[in-house]
Amino acid sequence: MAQGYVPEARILVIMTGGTICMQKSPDGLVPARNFLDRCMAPRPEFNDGEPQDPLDVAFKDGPEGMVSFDESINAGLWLKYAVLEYETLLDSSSIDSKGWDQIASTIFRNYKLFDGFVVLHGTDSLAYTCSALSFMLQNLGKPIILTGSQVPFSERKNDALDNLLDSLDIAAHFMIPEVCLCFNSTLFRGNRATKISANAFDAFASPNLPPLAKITAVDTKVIWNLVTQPTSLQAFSVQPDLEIHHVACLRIFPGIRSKMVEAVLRTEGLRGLVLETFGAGNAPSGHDNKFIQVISDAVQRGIVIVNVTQCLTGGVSPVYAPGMALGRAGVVAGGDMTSEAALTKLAYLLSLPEATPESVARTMAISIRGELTEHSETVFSHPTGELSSPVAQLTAIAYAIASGDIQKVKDVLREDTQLMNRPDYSGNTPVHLAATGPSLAILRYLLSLGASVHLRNHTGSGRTPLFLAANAGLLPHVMLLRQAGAHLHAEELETARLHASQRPEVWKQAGLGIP
Ligand code: ASN
Repeated sequence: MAQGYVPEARILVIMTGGTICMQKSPDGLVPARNFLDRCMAPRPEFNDGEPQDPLDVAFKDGPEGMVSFDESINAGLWLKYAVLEYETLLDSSSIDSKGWDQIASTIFRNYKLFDGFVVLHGTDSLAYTCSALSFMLQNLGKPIILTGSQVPFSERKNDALDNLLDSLDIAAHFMIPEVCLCFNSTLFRGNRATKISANAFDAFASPNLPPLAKITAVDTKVIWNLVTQPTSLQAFSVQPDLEIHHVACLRIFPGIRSKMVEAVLRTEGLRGLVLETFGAGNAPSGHDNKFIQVISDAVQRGIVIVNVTQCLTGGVSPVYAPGMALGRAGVVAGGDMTSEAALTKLAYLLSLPEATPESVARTMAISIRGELTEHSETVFSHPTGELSSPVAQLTAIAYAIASGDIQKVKDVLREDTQLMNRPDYSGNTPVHLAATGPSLAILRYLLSLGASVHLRNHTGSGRTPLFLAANAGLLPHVMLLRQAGAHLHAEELETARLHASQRPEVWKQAGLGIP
């Protein structure tokens, strides 16, 4: 490995339970402990045979153990992981907001110590957990990959091995700062996925959004224009305590009585309802107009009601009279959201401190984490019909950053937005360059596009843009990067301490000396 090259990507594997770790018992399959020792450590795919080389960082929650494994073939990057196994492992059919809080808080407390996270989870409620986490993890800047399996790892023929290997590879090698579900060689946006098979390996689909990536024997193809990046210049945070116990989901069926709907809507403490309607968003009307009345009364009482379709693909749209009647009664059109996304989004929005029925209803109709299609994407086409080569583009953007030419930066990025995260030969991304460049406006522009503040270059143990800005004594750049969620890595902290006697204020703002 070349000297000075980034030595490793660090991944925290969080074991929550599910079939992937299960074993047979007289009562049926149940989660079993010691996944690392039982399943991973004995296999060469997860263990390079070297004496264990513990991660030299103290990570939170009490690790169960750690093993390093060999350089991965597709990116020339060492992948080192640690496994954290929860005390109580769940069949995922028993998870609720307490379990989601536990996962979110583990990620939050270990966020600065790892480059990505793999969450092992049962498949039954996996789409719900992915959706819930996608909302709870605010201004996320690192990949969170959830996976599980249909057959336990300990069975001879299983899907657990491939799902776990693929998830680790994606978390380590691709800057996809989203909550994703990786299953059967496919990476889905978590809040677009739904479980479509009780037993097939091909258990999940994302009916209204193409997969973010496909993994084949030769490579992993990421569809970069689908990947979302955080653009709000705020640090990562967690919203806990989703109001999941105060929302409900009701599937309409032919002949449903308005009394039944009313009984649900009169449930004590109910604050929101997801109504799974027919086709493009239609519910019974005509023979029993009481249905619309019951709905309208509930909306008046402050219950937020969201309309999603029972169909696997497509969404609700105001085409037919019954669907329009629901809209007039104050029901929010949920577009093409899955029921899982609609329910967890409703629970998330209701849990926000400033939530009102009006604000929740308004936000349910718009995309906040890519969970619904708002309008068709405009695809930029280059005037000449040609794109310049990546090397030429990187050179152009580096020059524009060095000379403080923001217009030129915008022009180059319009050709290919993904350039904002692309490293040059020494691992510097445009954010690294802008972090020490003359124009704070260019740095702000890159961050507002969603460029990552977490990528590391090939110097030392891998320097982040924040380290470079602090080292150059650029206080405004440091403050802006911190605002966008940047932090120093464990090794950078060590080096930074040696530098801190010079320009102590800059290093203090960069995160040294701040608990
Ligand atoms: N019941 C299991 C679970 O969700 C199903 C699975 O993981 N395949 O925990």
